[in-house]
Amino acid sequence: QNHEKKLLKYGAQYEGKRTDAAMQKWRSNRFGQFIHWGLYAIPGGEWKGKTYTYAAEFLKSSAHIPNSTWDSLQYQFNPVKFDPKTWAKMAKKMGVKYMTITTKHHEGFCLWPTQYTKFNIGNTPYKKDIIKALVDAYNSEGIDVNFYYSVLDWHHPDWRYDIKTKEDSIAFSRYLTFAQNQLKELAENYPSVKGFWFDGTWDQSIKKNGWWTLQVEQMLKSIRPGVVVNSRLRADDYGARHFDSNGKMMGDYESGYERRLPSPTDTQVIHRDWEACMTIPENQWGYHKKWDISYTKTPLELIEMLVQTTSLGGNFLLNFGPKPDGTIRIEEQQIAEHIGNWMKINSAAIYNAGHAKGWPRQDWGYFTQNETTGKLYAVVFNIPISGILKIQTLEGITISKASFLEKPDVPITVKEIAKKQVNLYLPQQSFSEPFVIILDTINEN
Ligand code: FHN
Repeated sequence: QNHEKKLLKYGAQYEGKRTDAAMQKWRSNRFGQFIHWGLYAIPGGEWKGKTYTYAAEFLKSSAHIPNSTWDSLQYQFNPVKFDPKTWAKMAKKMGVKYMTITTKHHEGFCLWPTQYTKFNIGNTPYKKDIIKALVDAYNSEGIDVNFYYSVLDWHHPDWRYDIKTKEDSIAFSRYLTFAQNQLKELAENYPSVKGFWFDGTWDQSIKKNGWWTLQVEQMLKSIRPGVVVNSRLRADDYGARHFDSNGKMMGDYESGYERRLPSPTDTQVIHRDWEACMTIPENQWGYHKKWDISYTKTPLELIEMLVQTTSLGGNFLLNFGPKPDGTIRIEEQQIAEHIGNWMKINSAAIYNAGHAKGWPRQDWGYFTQNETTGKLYAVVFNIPISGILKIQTLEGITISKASFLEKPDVPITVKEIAKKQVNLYLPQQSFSEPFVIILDTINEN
C-alpha cells in the first residue's frame, strides 16, 4: 500500500469542518426539502400508454425518447396552479429550514430564464421565472434556498460522457464554459442563494476535468462568500470524487448518502459535515403518476430517518416531486403535514442538534444533543413492554432528571440501578408517536 501523500492541485482546499457563520447556519438547519421539478413532471413516468417503473425523471432515457420529442414538452409546460407561497407555507409547516430546487436536471431544461440556452422557462407557455418565485416565497417564510444543478446535460449538443477525440475535447470545453456561465448567472441573479448542490458529475468527462470543479467552487464562493457546496461537484487531479486521492473530503459537506443512511453506529461520519437525500418512494425524484409503483415510506419511518441523521451530525433532505400543474400531490402533502405536527412539538431535538458525543447507541432510539447548549435529548421510538427505558450512561455522568419535552409536568422516575445503568419509568400510557425526553445530567468527570 502506498501511503505517500500525493501532490494535488485540485484536491481538498481545507481540512475539518468549516466554522464560519454561513456553515453553522447550514448545519443547524438539519432538515430540508428537496424539490425535483422539470419537464419530466408532464409525462409523469408514462409514455404512449406504457408505465415505466424506473425514476420518472429518467423517462426520456428509459423510454428512448428522441431529443426533439422530449424537448417539445417545453411547449406544454404550463403549471397554471403553481403558487409558490402555498409550497413555502407547506414547507414551513413541515418544519424544514432549507429547500433545494432543481434549477436544471439531467434533461437540461432550466427553470430560470437563462441567457445561455433557449431551453428554459421563459420559452414555455408559463414564461415566468420559477426560481425567482420560489426564492422569494421560501425566503419570506425564513427558509434558505439552495440550487441543485446537474452538470450532466442530455440536451446540450456539447455534453460528452467521455473525452476520446480532439473534437470531444473542444466540444466539452465549450460545454464547461456554458455550465460555468449558467452557474455564475445563478449566483449573480439570486443573491440570497445559500448553497449549490451539484449532481451528474460521475462521468469520465468530468473526472478528467477536476480543475473545472475546483474553479467552479471558487467562482461561486467569490461571488457569494459563505455559499455551501456539496462534495458531489468535485473531482481531483486523478479523477477521485468526493474525497481526493489523499482521502480528504472536497467541497463543504459529503453528499454521497442517497436513499440510504449511515448505520446508527457509524461514528466516522460525525467528523465531517454531511447530508443524506431521501425519496419517499423507493426511487422516484420527479413526479410519477403512479404513487404506488413502489413501496412508499411512512411519516414515522421518515421521522426516524431524520432523527437518526441528526444523531449522526448530518442534514436530512427529503424529496418532493410536484405535479405538472404546479400543485403538490396529496400523498406528499399528507406526509408533510404529519412530519410537521411532529416537528411542532419535537424540533428542539433536531434544529442545531447533532451527535451526542460519547453516548452509545441505545435500543429505544437515538440521542441528539444541542450543539450550543449541550442539552441532551432522548428520542424514543421503541418502548419496551415493561415501560422501563434502560439508559446506558457514561463514566462519571449521572442523570439527575428526565422530563418529556411535550409535557414537562408528567413525572418520569429516574433510578440508577447499577454503574452506568439508569432506568426511566414511563407513565402508564400508550404513545402513538415517537417522543422526546430531555435528560439533565451531572458530569462528575
Ligand atoms: O440521477 C439523479 C436523480 O434523478 C436524482 O436527482 C438524485 C438526487 O440525489 N441524483 C441522481 C442520482 O444520483
